[in-house]
Amino acid sequence: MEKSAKIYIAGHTGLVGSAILRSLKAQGYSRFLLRTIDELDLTKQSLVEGLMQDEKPDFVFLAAAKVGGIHANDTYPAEFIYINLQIQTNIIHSAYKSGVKKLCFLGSSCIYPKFAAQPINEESLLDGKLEPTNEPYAIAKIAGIKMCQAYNRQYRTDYISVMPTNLYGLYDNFDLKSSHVLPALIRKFIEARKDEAPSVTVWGTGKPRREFLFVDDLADACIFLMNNYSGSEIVNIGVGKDVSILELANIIKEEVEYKGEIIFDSTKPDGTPQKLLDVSKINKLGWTAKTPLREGIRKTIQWYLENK
Ligand code: GFB
Repeated sequence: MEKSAKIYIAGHTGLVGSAILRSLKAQGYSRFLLRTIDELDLTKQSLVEGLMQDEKPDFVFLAAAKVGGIHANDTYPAEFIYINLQIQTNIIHSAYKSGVKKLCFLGSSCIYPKFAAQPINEESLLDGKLEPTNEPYAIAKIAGIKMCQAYNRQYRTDYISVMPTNLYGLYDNFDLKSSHVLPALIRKFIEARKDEAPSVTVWGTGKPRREFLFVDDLADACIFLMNNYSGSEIVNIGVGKDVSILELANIIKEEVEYKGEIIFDSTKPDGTPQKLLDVSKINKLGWTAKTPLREGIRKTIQWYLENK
């Protein structure tokens, strides 16, 4: 991507989109096409086509999506499949019609089969049943990957699909009902310390394992791949190691200096037992994650205390 290129970041106010914008600016890019959800409803095909025809961006990061944690996915399956299919279909097709040079589509590690062999290799996609709590979201995301591959094949486009592991960091969603586990536990432990609550409730059994990638590292990886990788094969992006939810809770408890108890709410789902990514492909391409989990958690706690 030339520094003078015009870059559209769809979803630039979200966790991933805001990190990509921060990283691009830090790397000297300065021409951006940005529209908030209030300025442009990405589920309306004619509005998206109009934007792309008028603005003609050179590159697109498709980071706009309806996302959420296990409880949100389990509660709003229709919204997750409808909104994500609409957004991605409109942007991918409009990118093709307006001659976008290259597009980066964001998949997710949660769209691999529930019981994929660990660590999960890119070949495992569609190799088994999906995790029921987020199957509608996963089907939508898989459709997005297949659409990029189909356009590459028929129209010779250069649309790459990346598969990030669980993400966290600045500008995350900290709403306790719709968020992912890491931001939820940061908020829960901070509020418990402030209120001198005797315990913090963690959902499920604490046994599932999750891999956590600091979102600024993901942003660097997406920009790295846009500049160094072309092809229809998906690329995993992760740190290559995971922790149990109990271990994560104890790390956050220590960093927040909370002294109370951790109790488990087994009425809440555990979801996929483990989804550790095999990151050898992106490592071989020349990229590795650099923010250790405890450092990323510290930065996120600091940001939360200053901004929430
Ligand atoms: O992060 P999370 O909501 O999503 O849950 P997934 C991860 C694990 O943390 C589950 C447990 O076993 C949860 O039961 N957990 C414990 C909690 N306490 C909490 C809490 O207070 N809040 C939340 N949210 N979880 C998502 C997919 O699965 O992965 C999405 O549903 C998305 O589609 C995301 O792709 C990356 O990692 O289980």
